[in-house]
Amino acid sequence: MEKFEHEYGAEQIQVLEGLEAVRKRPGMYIGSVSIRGLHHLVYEIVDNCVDEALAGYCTEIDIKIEPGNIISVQDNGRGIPVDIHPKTKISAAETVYTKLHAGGKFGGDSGYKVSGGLHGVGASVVNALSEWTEVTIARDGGLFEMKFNRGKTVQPLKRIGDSDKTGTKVRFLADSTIFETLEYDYTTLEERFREIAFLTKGLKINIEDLREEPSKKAEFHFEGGLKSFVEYLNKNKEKLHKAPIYIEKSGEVPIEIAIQYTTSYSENILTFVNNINTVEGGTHLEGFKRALTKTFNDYAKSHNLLKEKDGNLQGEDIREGITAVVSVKVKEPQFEGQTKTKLGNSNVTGIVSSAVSEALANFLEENPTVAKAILEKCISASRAREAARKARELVRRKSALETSTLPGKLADCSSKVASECEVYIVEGDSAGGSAKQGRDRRFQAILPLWGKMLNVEKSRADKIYNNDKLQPVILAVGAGIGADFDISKIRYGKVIIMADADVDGAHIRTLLLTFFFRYMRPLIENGNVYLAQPPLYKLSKKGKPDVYCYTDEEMTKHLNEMGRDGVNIQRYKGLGEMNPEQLWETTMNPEHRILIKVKLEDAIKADEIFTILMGDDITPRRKFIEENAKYVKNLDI
Ligand code: 28G
Repeated sequence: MEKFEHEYGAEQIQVLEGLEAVRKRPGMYIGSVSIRGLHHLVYEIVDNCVDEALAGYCTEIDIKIEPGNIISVQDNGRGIPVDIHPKTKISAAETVYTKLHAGGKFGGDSGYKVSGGLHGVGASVVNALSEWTEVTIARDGGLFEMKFNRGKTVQPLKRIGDSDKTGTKVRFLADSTIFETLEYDYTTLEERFREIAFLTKGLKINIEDLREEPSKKAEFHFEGGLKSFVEYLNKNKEKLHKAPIYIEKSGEVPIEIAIQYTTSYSENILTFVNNINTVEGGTHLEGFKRALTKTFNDYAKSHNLLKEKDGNLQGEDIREGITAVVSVKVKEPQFEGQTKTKLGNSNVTGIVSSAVSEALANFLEENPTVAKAILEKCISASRAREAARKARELVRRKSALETSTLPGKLADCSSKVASECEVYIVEGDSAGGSAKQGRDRRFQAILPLWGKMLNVEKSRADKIYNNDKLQPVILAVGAGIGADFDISKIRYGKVIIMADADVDGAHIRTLLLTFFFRYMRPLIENGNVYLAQPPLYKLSKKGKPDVYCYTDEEMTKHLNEMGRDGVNIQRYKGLGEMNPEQLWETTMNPEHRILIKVKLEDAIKADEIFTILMGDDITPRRKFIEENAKYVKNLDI
């Protein structure tokens, strides 16, 4: 049955159609034709170099973004084989670049590529979606070259000279009739290549952006592999022990893991399958967590570190302050979940769990000081969790006694259809008053906040439940907090932070965002959090309608248009300076307002920013603010 499907399934028909299928439905092969899909092209080619590195033959990769958005990738591997295939009568190299069956989503037997051995996968897709591609191969004493236009061979592989080296070089220009943009984002590429370098111990990756002078460049080479990755993630955090715990095991499912605890209260575990970031976790993460919980509890018990009254340590206690990277290689990965980034292979749980249990137990026996430091933190996390539970109970009981569970200060809207409702979290009493008067009460609710906001980065959960500034926010959103957070219960489709455009406003905004990030992350991931954008200026002139400007550039533009003379410029310092009508017109009316949707696509970056901005360590904060001075001034975060 299985075989039958493979030979005659719809997938195979597409394969027979050749690269035309890729051009017809590019999204099926690279996800989308947005900038994401564009970057995907580069990743597909670089992945082939990484495969050659994993095979043990390539030590260095050079990636260049040339002027005109031409991508050039070079490796020092064996070079793609150049011999003529007896059946197709074309070279192996040309086959790799023109035949879809060499890989792609519908090829092979895995449904998707597996790094480590499946060379050439994706190259034909890149070729199909490029205006032109040229491949140069050094191998067998010769230098060979082939060229393509939109996937069609315009120059079959031919020998153009001699070479005593080996390797492959690919240059391509993505097809502007397919992609929305050809403008690569250097930072995105740089970050992905740093990640690949961490994940591939010893491999040197160089990237250079030649589109502007002077060029931007970076070189990544980590002999420490995931150890270096964890050190990088923790660079601004206070560590509980010096060297990361490192676990490496070969076998059916090769495993590499590094762990380092910090004094923070958050949990930061990144997981990868075949170098792909499995954002939604899966069986490898389950196995890892299971082993952590079991091994630390076993150790605590056998070394009498747990008091009777403490009971067992829960998984979340043991993960407080942990930074870990888990990387596994799986031959036929099954990816599940909304974004297909959740590993489904059930055998992986047990394999990871037993490998980690064994290695970690050994590590703890050999490093009793580290073991003790970590366990002390776990035990105090466990006590704090118990305190938080009691505090939560109290909140629940209190709200059960009151007629409504909504905070007193909340001016709710009349609609109860969450998707059309919005809550404005407003800083300050007077602005809160204006917002209440100015709003459209059918769908807009106002929650005023005042006083000093708690910094959640420096507090444990029990303090957060009990905090009188955050409790109203938790109750208004109505979906719980932390592990209990249930996005299906949110009472508003939009949670809008409205604060002044000054330093204090920026601070409140950052504190609230940190809170949402740490305790209601799905709210951010789901795109429910927004920042209101009040105007910076009002321009008025006799006989003309007032003009509100949201940036300095806009102000200059309108000022010129209005002919400068007789124009009165009012600079708004705070929301409180606007009357209810003005606040409605400029900042709350869906027809005119500007809302910034908060997106934290890159959790690594967000974690880093929050640690820097909210943590104890002053030096990186000062450095960050200096480096981002302009950005911070205008956008705050
Ligand atoms: C620079 C940009 C992208 C690559 C290789 C090396 C080999 C290879 C690539 O083989 C065909 C199919 C299965 C063996 C393998 C060379 C074995 C021996 C290779 C790249 C042949 C693909 N010698 N380097 N493909 N396989 N670099 N860089 O694409 O049977 S692709």
